Amino acid sequence: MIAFTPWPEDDAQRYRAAGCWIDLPMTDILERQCRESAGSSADGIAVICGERAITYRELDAQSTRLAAALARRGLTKDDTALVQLPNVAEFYIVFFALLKIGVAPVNALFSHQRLELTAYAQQLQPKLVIGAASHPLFADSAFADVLRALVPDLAHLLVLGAGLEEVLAEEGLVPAFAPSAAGEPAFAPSAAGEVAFFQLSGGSTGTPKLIPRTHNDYYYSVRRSAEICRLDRATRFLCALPAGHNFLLSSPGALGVFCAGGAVVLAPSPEPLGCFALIEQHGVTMAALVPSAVVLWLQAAPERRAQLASLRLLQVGGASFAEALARRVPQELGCALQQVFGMAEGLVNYTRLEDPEDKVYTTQGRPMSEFDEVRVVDLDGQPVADGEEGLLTTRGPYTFRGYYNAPEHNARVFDADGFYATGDLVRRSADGYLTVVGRVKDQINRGGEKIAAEEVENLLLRHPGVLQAALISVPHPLLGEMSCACIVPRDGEDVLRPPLLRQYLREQGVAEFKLPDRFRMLPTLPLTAVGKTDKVALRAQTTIQ
Ligand code: AMP
Ligand code: DBH
Repeated sequence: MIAFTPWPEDDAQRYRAAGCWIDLPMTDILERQCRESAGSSADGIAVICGERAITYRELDAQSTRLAAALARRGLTKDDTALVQLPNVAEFYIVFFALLKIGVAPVNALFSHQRLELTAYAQQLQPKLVIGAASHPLFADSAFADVLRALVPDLAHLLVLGAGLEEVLAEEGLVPAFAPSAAGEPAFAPSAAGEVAFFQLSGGSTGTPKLIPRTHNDYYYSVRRSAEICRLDRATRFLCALPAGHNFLLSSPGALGVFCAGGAVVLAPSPEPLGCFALIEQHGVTMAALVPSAVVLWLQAAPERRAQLASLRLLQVGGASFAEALARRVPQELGCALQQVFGMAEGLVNYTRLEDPEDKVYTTQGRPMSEFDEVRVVDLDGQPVADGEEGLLTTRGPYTFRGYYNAPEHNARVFDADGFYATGDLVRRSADGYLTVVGRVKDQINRGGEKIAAEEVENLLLRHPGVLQAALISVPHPLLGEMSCACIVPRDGEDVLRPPLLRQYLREQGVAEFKLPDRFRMLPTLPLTAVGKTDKVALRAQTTIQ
């Protein structure tokens, strides 16, 4: 079994008794669709990717074939995998194939580079790596050597555009759920109470953290999300943010759409002209965006409103969405708005489709499940009154109980009752709606992309000319926030130029979105009473034109 922190037994029993946990692996999502269409000629489309339309039966068959091909190569239950694919149909084929053989993947974002991928590989020691030749890291074999040096057990590296296709096309003798006469290895998903895959945390520490998600907890969050968003066979969902992101995978995301028998339309990015064309071409009914992308859609919409005729619902989440923008969505895009406030660690809040306008425009919704427990507390952990600002802590049937292999960090972010401190500052209304007002975690939310300040500071500190470094957020009109690195140079270092520092970071292999947008050179950093860098003061004295 892959190690993870389990829920206490009495909670687990409660979640089972209430029907949250149904003890089925997430492969059930596809099996159910295939069962329901068995005997009929109806085979709905599951994924639209460029010119390809892949039906549920094809998605099931292709993922089974890949599962068999991987099992034949010796991959088996409790192995792990590192996967980095762009928004293509293979993302879902690979995801389900790995679930079918009980191999738990982590889906790195396509924007991740060497540093992020090696950090995940080091933690997981995956037997399998799947990448894409369209990513610079997998364009040649240099990175493979880096990975092999870090992961002695790495047995298979499959690259889309350079070999994965052949494996996908490999003729399986039989889908080998049981050992076959021909000697095909057997395979089966991991138990429903065990780890299905790893989600990525936005992080606030030096090393990226992995979040074990079990079949039971994730499947519940997906089913409940699909219900809240009233998905059905007619749903056509545009996935224009990274497919592996928790929002796009589970809130309700592609998995929610698959539960309902609808179709996922893949877009390479949220860029409006491409997305509008896909919406028109495929009759997209629903999309999910971060606020900065909504701004671009609002700018592009006036001349192209007709292309959006089929769009019924726009979900917005990942970062704070200004009320003034929220109010423009129905008028200018011609669809309903739903705010989504979620996290890869678990808890997801939705405004409901039937909510009054005021709630939809001014709050980030309420927890999806009646079994979500939320405590808004002060710095001493004492509950604050409704309407007061406080720290959001939570536990529930789909909120994790511990990061992978991170006992010290876990001890800091979970309290004695198992409540997870999200690091978000919220206000809760008497009827349970949350409004996000800020955060206490040391993170920058750059248009929905999360940057752990400490991770970038550590990289900057490796530079011989940098004495001290503090990464802070500064306002940005489109992204909401951008990052500013405040640097104290070493004595005599008057040649620390921002482009050189940026290049230095890039050479260390960090994702582009983590490179500081601005640099400030300072003689000293302000300190708090206990001698830590005073980021509040630093932000207050940093104005960026
Ligand atoms: P991650 O750790 O990458 O899963 O990011 C989760 C974090 O994104 C949350 O803890 C919030 O800080 C932020 N977030 C997500 N959705 C929203 C939203 N609708 N409004 C404000 N912040 C959000
Ligand atoms: O930002 C997030 O991580 C997020 C936003 C909306 C998320 O994980 C989710 C919905 O599930």
